[in-house]
Amino acid sequence: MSMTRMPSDLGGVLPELLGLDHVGVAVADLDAAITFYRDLLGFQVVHREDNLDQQVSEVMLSNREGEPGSNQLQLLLPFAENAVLQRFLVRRGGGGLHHVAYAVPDVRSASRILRQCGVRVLYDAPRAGTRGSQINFVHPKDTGGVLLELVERATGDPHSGRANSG
Ligand code: CMX
Ligand code: CO
Repeated sequence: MSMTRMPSDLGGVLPELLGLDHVGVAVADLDAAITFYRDLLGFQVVHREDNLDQQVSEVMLSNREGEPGSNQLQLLLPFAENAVLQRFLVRRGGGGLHHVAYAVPDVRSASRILRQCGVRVLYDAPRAGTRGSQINFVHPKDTGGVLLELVERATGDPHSGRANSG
């Protein structure tokens, strides 16, 4: 695996990783993707949002919303002016796995720790993510090729239970 450094070289462990929050998939056609995951896999749409900061329309799907062990899938349709994601779509032939998101209790402290360990955390301060969450990212070149999102879910969010445990 081609990581910049192996974890043993980085000398740190991220405390309180709550688990996977969602998997992000970039798509060129939201409706077609929703139909696929709903009709074939039984996922349900649980949230829709235009994130103006990230320049995406997004749809969150879940297999068993709010239940222990449920999984979330985030479909992302880039705005026309989102050059980076448009480039990604072209490169992946119209869509593909874009990022894996992990839930943390405190995205600022998680970002600080990871940065101190030498990986490129993209934003100096967390930005607005889905459903009022706070997010940051680790560059895919420092993770072995997968864009990594950190998510601190909003307090009071009915969906903000611990990741993967309800
Ligand atoms: N996963 C893996 N690799 C990726 C990637 C991704 N999502 N996006 C780009 N890359 C790779 C490219 O393949 C390319 O690799 P090579 O140099 O080997 O060809 C390299 O990174 C550079 O590609 P690029 O098109 O020039 O991409 P940029 O460097 O301009 O942007 C990144 C990459 C990670 C900085 C940018 O995608 C970013 O800022 N991401 C964070 C924001 C985001 O993704 N928002 C959407 C999701 C919002 C949400 O989840 O709520
Ligand atoms: Co995401």
